[in-house]
Amino acid sequence: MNSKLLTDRRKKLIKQLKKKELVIVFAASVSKYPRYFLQDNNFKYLTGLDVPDAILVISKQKKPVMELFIERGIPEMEVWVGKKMTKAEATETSGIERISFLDEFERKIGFYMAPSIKIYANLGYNNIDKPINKSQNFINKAKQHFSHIAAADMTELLVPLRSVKTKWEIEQLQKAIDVTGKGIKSIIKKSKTGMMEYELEAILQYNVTSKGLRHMGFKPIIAAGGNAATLHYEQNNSKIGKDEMVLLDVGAACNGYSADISRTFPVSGKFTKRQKEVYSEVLNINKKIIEMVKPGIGMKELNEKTVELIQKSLIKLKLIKDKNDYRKYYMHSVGHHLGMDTHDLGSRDSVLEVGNVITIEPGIYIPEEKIGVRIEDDILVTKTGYKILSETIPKEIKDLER
Ligand SMILES: [Mn+2]
Repeated sequence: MNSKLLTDRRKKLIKQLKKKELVIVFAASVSKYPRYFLQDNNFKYLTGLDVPDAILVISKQKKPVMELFIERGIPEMEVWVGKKMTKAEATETSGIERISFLDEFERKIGFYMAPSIKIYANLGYNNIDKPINKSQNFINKAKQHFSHIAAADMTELLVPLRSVKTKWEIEQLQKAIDVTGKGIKSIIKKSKTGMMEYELEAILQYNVTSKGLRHMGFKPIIAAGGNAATLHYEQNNSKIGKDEMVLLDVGAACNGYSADISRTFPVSGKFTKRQKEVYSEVLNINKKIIEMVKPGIGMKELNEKTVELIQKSLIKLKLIKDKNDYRKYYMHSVGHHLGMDTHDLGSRDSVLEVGNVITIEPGIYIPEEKIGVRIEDDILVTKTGYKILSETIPKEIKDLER
């Protein structure tokens, strides 16, 4: 990734700031058990850096000033944990000129805060029953010392940036989707009755890592038969029964951008009559809603149309008589923004604009028949309408049967 792209992102962020506003973005920490590092996406979006515990400060007084704080490398420690990133390396990747060490942060941050009236930080979502995070902790402390300062979550600054994807970002998503697609095709080919769901997960994992992508964007859902009626089934430890369908909801990540694809297929290579009936309804809705995607349409309209179509399908499938009972068999919304977060910034009632990437994922779930079908595609909003980024991943009945 070119540091010019990162500089552009920060410029756009600064443009939204008023005078005397300050942005402080904390990188994630390494979690100890299991030892694992996953960068904070706002920090990564603005710096491109995968280092833990760093802090980015952007201040808008007369002129914008930017400073990045990173860990200081201590030679005796580096023998054990490896080299820390140097100041020069941080500048090279991020394009940020002013780099300091973290042990200077507390002394320096006071100079930024004293003249500021508002701080934006990556406060994120947090429930009151969870431990407070680094950003909240910092804001609490800051308010004790500088009671005049207001605080806000920085999401509002990042929604307009992160929800409109640049060419480079679309390329990362496309690669993640293409690799995920190879994994899905391989699963459909190799799966057999009697296999464990996690064996299919292994096929996916092999395809993803051997194509050069290190991580999944989220924990794969591989659900056979009735398990598919649990929306976020992640155990993946059941045996696939005879004539069952398998629902896959999976996505590899490429440079932090996550695919999110669902496919449902019959393990025997042939749908039963009833499975085909249900599948056809969902497929039809998937296509109809995708055709509606264009700049100016609201996610809300897509959701409402989906509900209307699902109601008709459920009545046709003799599952409900009263259309208001549809929630028994369809309980989620039709899609969400997609990007660095699988459920990316951009609200469920946003109006679509060119460069948004969203999922379209209708489903019908019938636990009493051990049937769950979801068909999910990743869609780029274009000037003339849409482009299906997951187009090459089979969803037609004839392509899923063999
Ligand atoms: Mn999804």
